[in-house]
Amino acid sequence: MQQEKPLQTRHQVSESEGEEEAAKENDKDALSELEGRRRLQGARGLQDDNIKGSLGPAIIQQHRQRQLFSHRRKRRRLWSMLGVWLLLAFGAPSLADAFVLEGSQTSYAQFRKWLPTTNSSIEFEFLTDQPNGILLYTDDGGYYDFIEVKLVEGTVRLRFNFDREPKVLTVGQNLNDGRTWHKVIIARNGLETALTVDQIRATAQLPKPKRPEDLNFGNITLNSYVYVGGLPSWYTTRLSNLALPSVVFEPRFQGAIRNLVYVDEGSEAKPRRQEVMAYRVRER
Ligand SMILES: [Ca+2]
Repeated sequence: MQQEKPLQTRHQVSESEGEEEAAKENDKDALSELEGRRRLQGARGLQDDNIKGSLGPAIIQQHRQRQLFSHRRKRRRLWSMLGVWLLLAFGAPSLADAFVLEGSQTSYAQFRKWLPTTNSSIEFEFLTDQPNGILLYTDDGGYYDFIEVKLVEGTVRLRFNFDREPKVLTVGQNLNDGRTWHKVIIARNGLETALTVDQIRATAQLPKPKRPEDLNFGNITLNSYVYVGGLPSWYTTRLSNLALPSVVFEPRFQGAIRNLVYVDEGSEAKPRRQEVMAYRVRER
């Protein structure tokens, strides 16, 4: 999978950089040991040369040098161990439980339909080094209601429509750092919709609807699946099936996604982690 390459390569690069650093440190250690031994041998030579002469000062010097090298070795080993520990603790991001999208014209992941009530949410985490790409999309099958989450110049932009009046919320910056997982939560609470990215929150209020049912998000029969990272390419020939047709022309997301969780009508108000239904990462 091409997509996995950049992330995994970076993963590997930083790991191998770490290993190189550690190897360099080990080399330095080995070098300093060799150097130390050579110097000690030199000192011993000096000692041998001076056996007949002033043996006392040479032995003291040798002892001091041994102490010095031993101290330096210990210090270097400590730094080297600290480096490895820091790399393990704060180094390359983990891709456990994540799936990777290559960002090609056909890559996407499909999840079960999300049927939000006016007290529901959808959340996920992403990791990328690309500033733009469609993160998530779902709609009512081509009528009015939709949710589009997009990364725009390193910022999360949510566009949504629950009652014929589209709204936009934007949160975050420089989210395409390629090293950190960023968490996106979209939560509905009555007339309020909130977008939270890494605990920074923005909200939008809907006007009171003419009919309470207008606040519904489509229905379970007609709604599209939830698409992450892009949409299936057959949508390009059936734009009328989309409430926001422009979504198929958006750049696809290149990066990793994990922990897609819904609270909706089907989850009885309990957050439920979703499994991928279909997943396409490359041209065929
Ligand atoms: Ca609606």
